Amino acid sequence: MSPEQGYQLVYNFMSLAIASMGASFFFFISARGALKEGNRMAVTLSATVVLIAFYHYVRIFDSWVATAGGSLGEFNEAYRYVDWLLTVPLLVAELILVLRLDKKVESKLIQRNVVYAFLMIATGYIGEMDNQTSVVLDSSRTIWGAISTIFFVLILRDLFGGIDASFKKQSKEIQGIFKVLRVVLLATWGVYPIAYLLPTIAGNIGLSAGDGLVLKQVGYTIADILAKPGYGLLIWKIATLKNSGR
Ligand SMILES: *C/C=C(C)/C=C/C=C(C)/C=C/C1=C(C)CCCC1(C)C
Repeated sequence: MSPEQGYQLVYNFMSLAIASMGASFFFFISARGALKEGNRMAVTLSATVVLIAFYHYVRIFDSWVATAGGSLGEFNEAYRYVDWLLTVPLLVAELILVLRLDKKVESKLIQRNVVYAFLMIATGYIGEMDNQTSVVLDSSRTIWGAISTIFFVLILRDLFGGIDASFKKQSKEIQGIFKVLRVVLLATWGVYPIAYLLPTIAGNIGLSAGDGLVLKQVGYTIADILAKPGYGLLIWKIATLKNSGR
């Protein structure tokens, strides 16, 4: 694609992200009011997550617009990482909280996974700052990306394994939605490491370096829309089931 098309494509997705974050904020705020006290926390966290993301997407969008006519290298990726550093631990916490597990199990799982999430993003950021492209094996981008992936796997291990024991106590309906939620989490969160790799492997899969950068931005942005407002809707669904005593 031409540089103009690439610029425009990312521009449109970022604009959609601002709209989705803003609209879902109002939805979560009004929906939480209809829930009983004990079921509200997870939905409150969803509202917090999309509000943080709304703010950052305004900054991200501004930064993108500033690259017009210049070089994509001027885009400030740090806004995304600050956003993830705040929102990813909240998203992990919300998934555990909505199940209303035994308090001791709950706080242990939350503490551990918040730390994993933080380390996953922080180490990924170090790699992201390395703009070296087309060298898969000896670029620090790949090495830090691999370290970050270890923390990603630790989170998945807890969500797919660690939770199971206390999970059996949940109703069939909630178990069903939770299973969907986990798969959604894996499918959407899995987009990030792939998008991250695109600039590095662009040359190997027949893309130009510019296409690699554009597709990375599109991938991150679509994944954010699914992983924040989209995921928040599923969390809200579980909270409403809990609310009606199921
Ligand atoms: C709302 C934002 C979310 C849910 C962001 C999630 C981000 C990730 C799961 C990022 C993971 C990464 C790796 C597993 C390796 C490469 C570096 C990252 C940070 C892109």
